[in-house]
Amino acid sequence: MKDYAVILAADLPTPEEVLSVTAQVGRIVDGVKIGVATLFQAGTDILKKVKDLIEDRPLLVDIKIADIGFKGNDSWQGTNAKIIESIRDTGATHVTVHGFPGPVSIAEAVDVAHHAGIRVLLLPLMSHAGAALFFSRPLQKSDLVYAAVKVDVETYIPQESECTDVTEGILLLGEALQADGYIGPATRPLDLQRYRTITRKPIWCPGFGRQDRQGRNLEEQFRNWAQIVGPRSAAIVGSAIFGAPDKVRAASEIIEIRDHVVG
Ligand code: 3DU
Repeated sequence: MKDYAVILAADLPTPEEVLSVTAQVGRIVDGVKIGVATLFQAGTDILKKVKDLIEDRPLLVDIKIADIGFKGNDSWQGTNAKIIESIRDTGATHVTVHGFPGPVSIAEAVDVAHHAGIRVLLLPLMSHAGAALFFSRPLQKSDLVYAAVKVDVETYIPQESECTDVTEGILLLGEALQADGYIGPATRPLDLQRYRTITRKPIWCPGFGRQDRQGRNLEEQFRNWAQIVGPRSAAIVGSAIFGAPDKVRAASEIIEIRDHVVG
């Protein structure tokens, strides 16, 4: 995985357009993200087609899994396991998983995904306006530790680590339960700084272009992002590429901006 990777969010209205735009820019960018709408329309078969186009680049399946974990007879039998099994051997390299359903749900997702050779990116917060409403609710470390003990999920949370809200709680659970990285909001630089006080793992950041609410241009956004998150990171960029009249040019310009700001 490339440092400071640029990942195309291929949120096009039809599977044909997803494949066409991926064919045009999938080897200019460093990876591609496919979302729920495309999977509903085309089924998981589209993942293999995308993977063929992007070769060894990462393919993020952004389905924001948020269902139950359930352990029976020593194996995971919750819905999270079934969802992840449905993308096994499709070319998916990463999948997004919500942290708010708690330790059993996260543990099942991570364990099953790792057995399928897929990495888990957990969502401690989101980039859109108003996303902090629930993620910023206060959460004490003692409640987090107690909840994990109660459901018999082994979680080591370092004594010195602090937890003030749901976002930090999800980060601490992700660290304890071997998540591979996180989704972090490029629209919220202060929160990205908080992420980096808790984790050194990769942070993949959506929110460039249209979601920015601080009046920054793309170059300023990329510079802020790179300074805070460092090389083990990715920028997830959708409409700024696929919404442009010349998509190849837009993708190339974004790569140039990235190269310029990371020197
Ligand atoms: O705003 P854009 O067009 O660059 O698209 C952003 C993509 O990232 C889109 O697919 C959206 O579903 C995803 N995403 C977020 O924007 C924010 C999150 O917190 C998580 C995923």
